[in-house]
Amino acid sequence: MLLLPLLPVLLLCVVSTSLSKSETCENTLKTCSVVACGRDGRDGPKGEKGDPGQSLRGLQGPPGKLGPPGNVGAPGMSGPKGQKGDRGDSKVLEAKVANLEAELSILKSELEHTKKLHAFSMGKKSGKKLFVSNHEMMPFSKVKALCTGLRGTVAIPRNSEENSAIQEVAKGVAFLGITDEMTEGQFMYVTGGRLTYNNWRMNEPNDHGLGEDCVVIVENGLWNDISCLASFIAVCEFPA
Ligand code: FUC
Ligand code: CA
Ligand code: CA
Repeated sequence: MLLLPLLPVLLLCVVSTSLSKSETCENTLKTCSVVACGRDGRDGPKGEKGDPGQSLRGLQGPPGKLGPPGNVGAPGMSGPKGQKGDRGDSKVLEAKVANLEAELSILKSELEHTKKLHAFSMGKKSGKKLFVSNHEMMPFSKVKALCTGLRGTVAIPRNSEENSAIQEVAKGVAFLGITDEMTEGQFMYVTGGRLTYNNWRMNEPNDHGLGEDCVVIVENGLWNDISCLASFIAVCEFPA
């Protein structure tokens, strides 16, 4: 009797439950209870945890800190075998020194041979000085420079034999390595020391004109003092 007036409400509950599948029965019952479906039942068991929500997901956070380094890995496979190495440094150097010494020995004997051949070709006599000329005319300072550059000195006759030798080599008027530049009238060898032999022409030395401090040997082998700035044949001498 009492349920009769509630029948349309109960029917409505059944209809709305079948129409909305998304609504749980519990909710439906709750809704119904509000509408007065009947008295509240006891709470049911707690449901399983639901899936995470979709629409209100937060933004992705920044990357985390770098983790600690990993352990050292196992050694790799050994590489291919290398080429054969050189001999030790000292052995290489010893071989090079031995080669250089052998070459030096050959060069020394070649030089000795060349020197002998050259001396012979220049008419060098054993135990005698060698006098050489290119027959060029130049002032005395140039003759000195030329001869010292050739590791020789200006020709100096120390006796009549050397005087003749210089005369033959020069084939003209040539400077001798004798001057009185230091002290007028006192003729000296350019290599040092006072004259020990002379072959002055008659009335020479006369320090003619503005002065004459150098010496030339003329065609007949006699000597004349002359200006050092005038040009005459260069004759150099090399030791006996
Ligand atoms: C003689 C020489 C001089 C110069 C002059 C022309 O007096 O003594 O050195 O050669 O001649
Ligand atoms: Ca003089
Ligand atoms: Ca003179």
